[in-house]
Amino acid sequence: MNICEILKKNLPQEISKCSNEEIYLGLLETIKEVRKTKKCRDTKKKLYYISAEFLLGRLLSNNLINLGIYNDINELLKKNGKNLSEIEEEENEPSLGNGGLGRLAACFLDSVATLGLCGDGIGLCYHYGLFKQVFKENMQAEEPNPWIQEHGFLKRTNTLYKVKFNNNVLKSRMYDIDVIGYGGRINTLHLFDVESIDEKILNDGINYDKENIEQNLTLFLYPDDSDEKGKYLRIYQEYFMVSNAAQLILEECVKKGCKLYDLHEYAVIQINDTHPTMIIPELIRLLMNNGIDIDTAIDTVTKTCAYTNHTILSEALEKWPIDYLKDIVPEIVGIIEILDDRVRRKYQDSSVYIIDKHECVNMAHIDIHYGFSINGVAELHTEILKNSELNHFYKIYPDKFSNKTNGITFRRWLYKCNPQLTDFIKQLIGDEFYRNPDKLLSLIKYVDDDDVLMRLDEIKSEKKRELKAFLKNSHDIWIDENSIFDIQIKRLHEYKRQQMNVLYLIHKYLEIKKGNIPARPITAIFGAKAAPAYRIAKDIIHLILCISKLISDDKEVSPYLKVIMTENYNVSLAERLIPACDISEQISLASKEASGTGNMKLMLNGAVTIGTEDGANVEIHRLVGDDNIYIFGDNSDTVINRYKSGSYNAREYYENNKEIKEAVDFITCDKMLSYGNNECLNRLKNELINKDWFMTFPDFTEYTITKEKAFSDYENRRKWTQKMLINIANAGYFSSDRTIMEYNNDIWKLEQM
Ligand code: 26Q
Repeated sequence: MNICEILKKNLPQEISKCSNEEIYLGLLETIKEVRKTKKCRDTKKKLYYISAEFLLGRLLSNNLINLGIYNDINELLKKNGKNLSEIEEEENEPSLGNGGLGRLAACFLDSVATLGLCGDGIGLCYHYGLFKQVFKENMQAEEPNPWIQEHGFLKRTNTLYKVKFNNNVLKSRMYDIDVIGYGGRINTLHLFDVESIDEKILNDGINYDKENIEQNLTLFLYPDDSDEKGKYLRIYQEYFMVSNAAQLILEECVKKGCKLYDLHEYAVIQINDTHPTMIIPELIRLLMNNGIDIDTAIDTVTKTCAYTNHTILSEALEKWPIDYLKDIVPEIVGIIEILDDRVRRKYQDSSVYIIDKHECVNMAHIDIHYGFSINGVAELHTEILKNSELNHFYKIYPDKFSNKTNGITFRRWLYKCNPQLTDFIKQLIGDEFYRNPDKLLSLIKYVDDDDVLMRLDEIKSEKKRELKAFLKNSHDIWIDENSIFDIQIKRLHEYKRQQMNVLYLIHKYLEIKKGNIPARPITAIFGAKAAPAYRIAKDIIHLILCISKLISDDKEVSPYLKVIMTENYNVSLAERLIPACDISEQISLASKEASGTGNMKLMLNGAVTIGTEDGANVEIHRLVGDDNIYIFGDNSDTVINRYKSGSYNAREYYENNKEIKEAVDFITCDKMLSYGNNECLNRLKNELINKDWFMTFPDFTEYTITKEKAFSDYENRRKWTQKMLINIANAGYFSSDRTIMEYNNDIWKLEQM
């Protein structure tokens, strides 16, 4: 039977008469059937990628693409007057991640399967995932985001475990999602849930009884950990995840003949940031319970575990008070104390101890001493880890450190979200780039080909029109498709400096008021969620929403400048925004963004970056050259030294720079206050003047100059399209297939099937 017949068989009536829901259900069945025909054998050694987050996004189209049946199905549906992108809307997006780290885990699973490697993901089955963002009175409010559907890709299994805490034993159940590689193998994402979960304990919004662990453990992804109860719940979540993981891993390995002392020959565990760190003491504990002596247990586990660091922001590094751990998981604390004791006997340097002088357990230190590999996620980030943040460790274990520059899966971030561009590239250079993304480089030969440049420009315009139509229909927002789409999409965080972008927009607004009309209208688009307890981040969202309204009400300015904050930015929305972007904002304070991956997605879709020398921007810059990126601002050395010397004084900049003062003062002018909340706007303004911890003022002037340069360059359409082409051609390096090959060659050493 061909694929169209299989689909027809799975529909209750003729395609043209089916509802979108009926077709969605039919496609689910079809995928299940095709999947059954793909068998894959496990290799002796297997990767376990443990992560508290997997930001999968919708799976329907992704699975169709990777099974190689997308085009046939799409044609069939079109012929019958149906639209696949409308059918996709039937699937709730599994939002099991906050941002970059979670999305990276999802891209990695795709690449591991595509490359024919045997590797599963292990995480938690959060019922409400990340909160849904809604705007009320120009502020962010949070609502639960239930995503689990009666029919979907999540499968309940019969695998049950018990997880023992100090005061109770919880039953867990494993749920699985197929990870279908592109023409490759099928792996599994295992998500664990507590059997006693109770969705009904939710009060209004995302509030619930945080002490009722039995019933709330897997309700939400990272409930805010600003208070003590939140911290407790997070420790419960983390241990629940790793206890289940350890039981699953040992069970699978023993089935394959593992004797436990040789665990590292059967399993390699990649620890995604410190959130799953307790897997180390937990495995040591279990090995010892099975009769293995402590030295062997520690040695074996050390040879099995590898750790990825995603941040150098000190506030994001996990340090748990040992008393909390004693309350929740006392059996692990005994092991952690032994591990710490061994470190203390060996090294006199207290900065590498596991338990610090405040009686807190530094989770990263467990990973570094008792894992065999530590990696950063971009060259600059890894250098900063080696030379400053983790320098004392680097001196002890130079060979454990390596860099693995992040990547993105082209299946979702090119083929799925931009079929027009994909087809055009295929026309030009064939489809080899599907398997070998470096082949994109051969696009360079078209850099002076006017027909190619024109078509590239046309595709961008088409994607801009698609976005315009989507925003009109779903958000009731109007945008001008002939304006420049300048986009900043990422979690809201002060270090990412959305506030600097807003200050620029205020500045631009004031310029237009003075009569300096831009050559072409500008549409500035933001997408960002703020952590529920992160006050300043929420104030910045408030500022963006207020400015947006103020400008659209101003008839003098609105024809030339529009500011949009999209509600509930998520993977599905990213898939629509990214292909339509002209200018990609990557403006973090140098040294603070470990890598960034949105920068890569935007580049691949022909956006030109304006950015600082931070994270993977540095590598993008090197690949595309000075003429095809807009770099500005202080570099990481300058920033690190300025922090060290403590010499930064924001108020001096505010008082001495007229443009900064004007823009900052505008935040609380009468006009703004008529749109916004006095307390929020004043708090934000004062924060900037008195602190500006992420140093927006020193970079501000260069930022405005660089933006004006980019806008004026945009008017030379031919030259701009050449920049687009050069960005696309050089994006091959950022395929997560390349990243995963590097992980495998240097760290995992799995057999490729
Ligand atoms: C820590 C303690 C308590 C509660 C929560 C957390 C926590 C939660 C999420 C700490 C960090 C995160 C997420 C971090 C993250 O997404 N980092 C991003 O990782 C990307 C993939 O490597 C990089 O590209 C980004 O630069 C980095 O910011």
